[in-house]
Amino acid sequence: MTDFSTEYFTMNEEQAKEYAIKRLNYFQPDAELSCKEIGDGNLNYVFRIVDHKHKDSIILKQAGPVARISDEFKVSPDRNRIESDILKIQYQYVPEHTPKTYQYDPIMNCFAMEDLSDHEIMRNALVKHQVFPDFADHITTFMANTLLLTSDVVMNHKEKKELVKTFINPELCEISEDLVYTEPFYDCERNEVFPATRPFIEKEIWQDEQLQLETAKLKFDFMTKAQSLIHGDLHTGSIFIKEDSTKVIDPEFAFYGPAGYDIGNLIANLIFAYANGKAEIEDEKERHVFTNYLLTTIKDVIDLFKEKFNRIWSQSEIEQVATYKGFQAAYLDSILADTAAVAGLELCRRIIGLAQVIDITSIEDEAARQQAEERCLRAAKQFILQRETFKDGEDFVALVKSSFQ
Ligand code: SR1
Ligand code: MG
Repeated sequence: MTDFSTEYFTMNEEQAKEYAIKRLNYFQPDAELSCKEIGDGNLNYVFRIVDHKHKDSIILKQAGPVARISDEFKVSPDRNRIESDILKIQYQYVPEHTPKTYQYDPIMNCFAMEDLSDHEIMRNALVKHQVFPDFADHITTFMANTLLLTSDVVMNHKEKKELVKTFINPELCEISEDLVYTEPFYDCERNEVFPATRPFIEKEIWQDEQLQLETAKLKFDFMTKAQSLIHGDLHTGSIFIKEDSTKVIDPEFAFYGPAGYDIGNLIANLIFAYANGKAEIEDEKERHVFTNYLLTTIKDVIDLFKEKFNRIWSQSEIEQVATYKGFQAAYLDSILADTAAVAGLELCRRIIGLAQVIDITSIEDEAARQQAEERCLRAAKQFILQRETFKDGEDFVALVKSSFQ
């Protein structure tokens, strides 16, 4: 028996239930609780605790000392503080797309948050080929607000620098520096290359010196461009969705980085869903509906982001020099170039590196998977090498279409 107040340890289901009774000021005294560990991510433990008597539930998220995906990654459980703090900031800006958090515990490195079990992880829904027509509208509200309102364009610079300090996140940044920017671009032992795709990767990725040079420049941007308080891992596995609601979860990779990192990450993962639809949907009409939905969503994500970004800019009090003629357009252009580059990097890392995505790995037919992977990698190269040329949604869609022909 423990009162959870002295020493950190990773909890099992029984202990998480006991924690809820003793430490969470949430359930009523006569609650009848059950608890299940439901985490399916790479890093943390997620407990769903249900009060059957009063039909209520809550999520308790605890950070362990190593990543679930591999104990090679030793990651401080303090990331739980970062996640709980940034969820509060995001909730302030976009409550409609952020889960509500309740209690953070710096000893047990866990926090409680709203149970979103009536939603589904978006990646799982997309591999079942479900569509969400309001998603682009929802996610661009989230991104435009969180990315612009935390930047030097709008924030008091000293307050912004305080946030930069609070969200220094060296261990999780190192994971992205390694897994996104470094390992996919050489024959690293930790990569998980699908054998049929290996010849393509060797020739088109590992032997392309221009591509390597560009990824080096981009890695240094990631490490030095403290532009916005980014989510840092905004893929479709970090989004809970249902028909009329979108909630962004899992921001433990948050830090001050390039705004385009979040947008590009999302675009790449929509392309994985597109690749899955192309490979897996046999009925031509159904395939057309699903893949067209994704192309429209990719276009809308870019165009609505631009529209909302410009609207927030025009309604905010702006840093003096940022009002100079041409600055706003140049600033947005650079976010779009970063978006394209990160879309390319994310496409490469999920196919070549560790931590792959079911959109691709669930394609059982070997030739179909190889084709899907090579198409994604072909698009990825252009996104990285030609990143300055992507100006609107149609530019992104045109590259996806031509790469999948
Ligand atoms: C060791 S963690 C592997 C990956 O899972 C997370 O979702 C991030 O994308 C990270 O790169
Ligand atoms: Mg995650």
